[in-house]
Amino acid sequence: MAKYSTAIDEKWQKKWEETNLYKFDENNLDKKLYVLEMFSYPSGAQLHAGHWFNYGPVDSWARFKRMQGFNVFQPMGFDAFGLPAENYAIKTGVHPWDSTMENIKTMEAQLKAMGAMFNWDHEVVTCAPDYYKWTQWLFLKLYEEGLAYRKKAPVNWCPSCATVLANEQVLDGECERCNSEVTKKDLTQWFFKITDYADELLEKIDGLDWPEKTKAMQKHWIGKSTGTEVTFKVKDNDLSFNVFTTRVDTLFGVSYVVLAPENPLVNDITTEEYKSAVENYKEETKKQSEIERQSITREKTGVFTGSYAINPINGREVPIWIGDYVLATYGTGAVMAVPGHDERDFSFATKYNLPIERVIEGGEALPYCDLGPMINSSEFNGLVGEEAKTTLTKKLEELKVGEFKVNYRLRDWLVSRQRYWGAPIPIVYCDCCGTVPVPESNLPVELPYDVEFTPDGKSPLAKCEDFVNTTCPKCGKPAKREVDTLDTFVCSSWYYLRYVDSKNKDNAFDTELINKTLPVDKYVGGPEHACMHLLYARFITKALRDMGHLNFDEPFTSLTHQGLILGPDGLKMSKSKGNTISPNDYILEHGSDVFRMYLMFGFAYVEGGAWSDDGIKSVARFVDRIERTLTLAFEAITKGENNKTSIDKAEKEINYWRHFAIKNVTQDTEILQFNTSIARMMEFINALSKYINEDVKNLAFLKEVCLDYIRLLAPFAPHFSEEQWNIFNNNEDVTDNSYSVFSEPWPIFDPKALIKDEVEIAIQVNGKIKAKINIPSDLNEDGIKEASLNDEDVKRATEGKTIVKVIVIKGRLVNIVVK
Ligand code: ANZ
Ligand code: ZN
Repeated sequence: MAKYSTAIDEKWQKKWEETNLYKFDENNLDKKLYVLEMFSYPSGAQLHAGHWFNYGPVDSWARFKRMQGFNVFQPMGFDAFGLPAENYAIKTGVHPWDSTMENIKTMEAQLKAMGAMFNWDHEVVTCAPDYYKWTQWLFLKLYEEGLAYRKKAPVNWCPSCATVLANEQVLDGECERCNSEVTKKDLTQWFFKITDYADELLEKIDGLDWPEKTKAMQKHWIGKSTGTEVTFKVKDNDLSFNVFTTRVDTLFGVSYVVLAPENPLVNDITTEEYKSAVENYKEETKKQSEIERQSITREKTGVFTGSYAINPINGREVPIWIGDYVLATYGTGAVMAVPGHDERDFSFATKYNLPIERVIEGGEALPYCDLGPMINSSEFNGLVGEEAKTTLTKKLEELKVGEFKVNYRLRDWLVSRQRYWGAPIPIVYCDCCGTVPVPESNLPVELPYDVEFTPDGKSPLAKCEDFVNTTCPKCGKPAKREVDTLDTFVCSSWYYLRYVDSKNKDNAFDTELINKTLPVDKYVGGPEHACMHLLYARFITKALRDMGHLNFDEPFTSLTHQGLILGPDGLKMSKSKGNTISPNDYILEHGSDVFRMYLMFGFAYVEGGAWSDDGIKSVARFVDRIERTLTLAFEAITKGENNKTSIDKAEKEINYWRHFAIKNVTQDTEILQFNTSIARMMEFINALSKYINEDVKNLAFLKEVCLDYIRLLAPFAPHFSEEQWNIFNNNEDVTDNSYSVFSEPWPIFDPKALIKDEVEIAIQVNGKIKAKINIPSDLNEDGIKEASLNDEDVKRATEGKTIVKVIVIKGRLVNIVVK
């Protein structure tokens, strides 16, 4: 028998492929199970241990579900557009298409060597024209619905990547990719109107089986805030403006108002005297990032405009200031300042000597920043909290100077990029017809190959005359193409839909098929996408649903984030630190199953941890031990020696461990708790090897137990188990897919086997073990005492002494104290 190695891996990978064992059955979708791992970006040309940690254990889970009778769909593909390939091209001169395709080839080979049951016939590559054709289609559909639009706005600009970024790609003021500080630029850009779905995106989060932390992050990002918009008139003027406040109950305490420096009203209301100070301040503001401006600890600054506003509730005149702590992009870009109750307003007022007043109730001033809001003033006096807010807002509505208002932090998704390596935006600009969408029949708008793509802040496609110059699809006159490309997050916002119907030439996907195959039942990937990919995909699903292309609300019912595999030094793996683990060498040495099983046994799946060479070696020894034990068993069975037919103590014992494993492996694997599942398999093999070493064996029973062992192990060590299964069943002549252990049902646990009818207990006299006896496992305490004292050895040990106490530790030990 060949010892387990990569040769066994290759043998079965070949056979699985030849027999199309893992084909997804599209005609039998009642028990479909869509298992999805976040597809990877083909950069660096190699899969690292982190990819394996995402894909290997999930594949094991999928195999487990398959054996439970599910029709599993587990596709794989590549998120192939994006900056790294383009930057690599700039550095080395290798075209992004060439390097990407090369990388994909290498990664495919590595993924295949892993032996996962990916449905390769459904593979998608987002940079291929037959994929991005439909990304462009998606853009057109959103455009038709008014969900894709173009506007001039101050947008995030990464000077080092030389492109704009979505808000979601700016982390603490830095570019998500290169960590450069992000600046603002006024540019005309394409946006997707994700804000139309803010409410539903928020509401439906609670119903998702997702990690709580991720749900909380998404909720916070959407940032729903319920309050009131109040209209202030500008004194001596027809102008007015709104402020957004969540504390309308403090309206009587407003002592000044602050506009964002970018608020367009600022120019109209600034008086001659203050013009230069205001202009200077506006220039200064441009240098500050939004993050800085929101910092709590930073000193609040501002300048007076020379104008006054009128508080609509009491007619009081208050000065209008500008200040950078007010953001132009939130609410109305204006706030009413209540320094008596708001900390920011308080420090601002202190600095500029503005009045600080507190709202009074019953003749007493509320303390500064009191959390229990209240109100004074004639008709509102005595109202507190929500009631005060509601009553006041209703009054403002009556007076037509205010209304209830819900605000979101979420902004529309900026999708255009000034880079080459992305899907072209299917739009044409015509002098006569304006902005014209490319007709669906003309898709894809192909990305030209020969392009000068050195980044200079302008879209590389602009320099490509053949691409830019086209004719207007409406009037046929010369026109120009849009030269920006789509954010790669657009490509990945719908890939899980395309997988199902990846070969469809007429449509992005078949609606009926999609509705039966989705949502994704289990999605696994890193947590870093909480407010990007995972939010965008939810939005796109909802938008397509509303257009009638889908009938489900959420793309990913259940989500798990795998932990991070760190270098042996406990630090994040990185090439520069030289602590990366490349799977290839380990696989060559131990086989892919050992590599996979080490990842599953060595770490809690959602936690991860530091790589250890000793760890993988110990798993290799475990596989060795299984192989030796199963080989011994197989030899005994084929020789037919020492056979017996009765079931006695030894059989009961091994049957216990068998069903103990079935029960726990089933429970733990279900919740992706692989490390404890494998621990049960270790206990089970110990029991099995002990049984084999006993001379008299029930060989029929032994075979049954071995087959269950192989079935249980199959998800975790697929190649090894397939080999063993075929050895035990002598499957050489099987012509259909019943040869495979993955065509077998998952073993069923028998609760009766777990009732141990006898247990062995030790009996001590004054702390020294004097005897071991077997007693019925359900014996009560008195019975145990009696049985112990009746034992011959115990009688001898206690002869002539006084028994002071008998202590029973159930199921294990009796201690007799004598004098
Ligand atoms: C008066 C007031 C009194 C406020 C008080 C708070 C406490 P959230 O919960 O985040 O929605 N605000 C409104 N628009 C703003 C902007 N563009 N930039 C900076 N701050 C802005 O916060 C809403 C509160 O943040 C609003 O309620 C407003 O200040 C401020 F004791 O109005 B409040
Ligand atoms: Zn035209």
